Amino acid sequence: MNTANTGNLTVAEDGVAHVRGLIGPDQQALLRDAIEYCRANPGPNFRTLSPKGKPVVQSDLFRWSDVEAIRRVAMEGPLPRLAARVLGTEDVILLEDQWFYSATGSGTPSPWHQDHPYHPLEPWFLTIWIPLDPVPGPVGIRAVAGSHRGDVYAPVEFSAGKATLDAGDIVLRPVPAIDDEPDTFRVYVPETDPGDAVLLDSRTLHAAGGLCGATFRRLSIRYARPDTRFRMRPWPVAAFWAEHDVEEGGTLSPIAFPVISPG
Ligand SMILES: O=C(O)CCC(=O)C(=O)O
Repeated sequence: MNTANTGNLTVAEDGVAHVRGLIGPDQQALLRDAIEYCRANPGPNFRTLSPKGKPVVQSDLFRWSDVEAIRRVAMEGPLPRLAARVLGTEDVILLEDQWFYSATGSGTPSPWHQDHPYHPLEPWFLTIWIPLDPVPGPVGIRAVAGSHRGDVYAPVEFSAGKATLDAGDIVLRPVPAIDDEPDTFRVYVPETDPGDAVLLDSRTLHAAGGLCGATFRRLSIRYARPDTRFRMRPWPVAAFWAEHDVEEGGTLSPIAFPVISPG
């Protein structure tokens, strides 16, 4: 594993970091196949995010439970090890896997957002984002360095179809128009190759996608600290939380959110 950090950014200081060559070509190929399998066999959290009739952008969650390649990358090898190092813990909780698929010609972006407000959890958690295809244009992940130290903004609905967020009043301020204020926001755009990883503090503002010149598959795995607790939010969170017993101060069920000891 070549885990050279590029750009000298760190999750602690900047809320975002780029690690080269975290997973090799064989595992990347297995994961591209896994995404195609999931598209053909969608799970309960599968969504088409793009508007009807447009080249598709799709996503699904929690496929570690039935797709071997996703289970292995999330639970074994360099990812949980790196997560434990960044979170500063011995064990980590596998919070969520989420893949994204953008078809050639699709133009639906993942808008600027933070991962934090979608989850009734504290403290912050870590997202490891891995491109599995060469990034087809200026559509890779980009992040506002240092934004993990700032405000938490309202969650943004990604889907043009079935919602990914629960209904309810959004009491937080909307995410600012980051692309319109280049002097205010320090936007970091890592130049990633397939198999690289971009690490994001859950409070870091980030975006991806846009007009894709070719198929673009990527995978995000989110890891939480073992001392993570539920914190009820006065705003809507990700729809899947309705399936879980969420109680103020409670802990995550290890059946649904396995604890991993990377060793
Ligand atoms: O790759 C994408 O389109 C979005 C990824 C992302 O925002 C995330 O996983 O939090």
